[in-house]
Amino acid sequence: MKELLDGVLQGQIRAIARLITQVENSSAAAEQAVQVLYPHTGKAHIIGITGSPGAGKSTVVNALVKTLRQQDARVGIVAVDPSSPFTGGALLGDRVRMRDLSGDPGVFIRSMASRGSLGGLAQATASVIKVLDAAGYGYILVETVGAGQAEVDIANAAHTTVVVEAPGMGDEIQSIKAGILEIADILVVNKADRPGADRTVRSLKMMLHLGPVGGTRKSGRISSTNGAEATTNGWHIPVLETVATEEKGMAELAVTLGQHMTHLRQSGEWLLREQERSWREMEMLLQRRFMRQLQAQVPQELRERLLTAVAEREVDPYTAVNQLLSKSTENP
Ligand SMILES: Nc1nc2c(ncn2[C@@H]2O[C@H](COP(=O)(O)OP(=O)(O)OP(=O)(O)O)[C@@H](O)[C@H]2O)c(=O)[nH]1
Ligand SMILES: [Mg+2]
Repeated sequence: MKELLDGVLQGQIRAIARLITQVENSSAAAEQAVQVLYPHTGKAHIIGITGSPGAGKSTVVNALVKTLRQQDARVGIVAVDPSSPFTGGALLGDRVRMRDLSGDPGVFIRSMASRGSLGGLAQATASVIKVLDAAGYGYILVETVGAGQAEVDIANAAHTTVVVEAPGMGDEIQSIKAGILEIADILVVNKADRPGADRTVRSLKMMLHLGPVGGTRKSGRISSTNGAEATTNGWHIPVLETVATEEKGMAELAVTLGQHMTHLRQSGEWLLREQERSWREMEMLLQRRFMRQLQAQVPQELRERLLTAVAEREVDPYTAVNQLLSKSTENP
């Protein structure tokens, strides 16, 4: 393990790939790795890329990476597919689109699929991001497929969340339904070569103008003053147009990402987001740890007896939990 971690800190591709596999497969390995690597993290700009299926996220990532590479930055890419239990399918398509990046030693690509629970995936993704950060990748792009909680989890892991949309019937509406507009720091209308792009841009701008959509993810983060554009702590969410297949609009996207980073740093929002992110991560760890302790301390027989009692309405769930807790503190 020590050798592997040294290799990672030196940026050795093979060591990185091997450590990521270990971290994905074992929480003990993840713990060991994070304990050593953590002091070397915190340098990367972590960027979440999300949006409706087929909007062009992977193509945007592909084109954006080429632009970032021209500036000599090393880039890590994590493609997360919470809907698929296998590494394959949709991700295979992503790999094909990212083929022209794979020969580049300054780019590291990793696909991750669901391993049972969303929580497990979020946890594994957070560890993989740390490995890449410690290995010296200046940008880490995290693409998520799917809708709902997964995007929110990824947004929590990122400093900057880019929501990619494409022109077409009801796309905007879909994003609202999926609740992904409210996590956007930057909106990208991709496929601007298609008809209707202007209309999509206009309606997105209008929605931003109307203020927070569907509630707020992080308390106090998104605010709207007197019908002015939605801002997060003074940041005006920009709406950019791109044609990812032709690498159009990528320079502007790269510049905007830099501006958002500067904004986060100058407003103090950076620290705030780091704290929120750390807390969420610690919360996940606490829950896991606590459940494991509880399971170890409460006799199986008592658990089953209580479950039966709850099912037969002899004991209510609250009282059952109280009993479990008192049992676990009784003999620590
Ligand atoms: N016309 C046009 N097509 C595009 C553009 N960007 C991507 N596409 C095409 O749109 C399709 C979907 O692109 P992807 O990059 O796979 O989209 P995605 O959002 O990653 O898709 P999922 O990961 O499956 O949700 C592909 O056939 C792309 O070639 C664009 O700017 N213009
Ligand atoms: Mg994709």
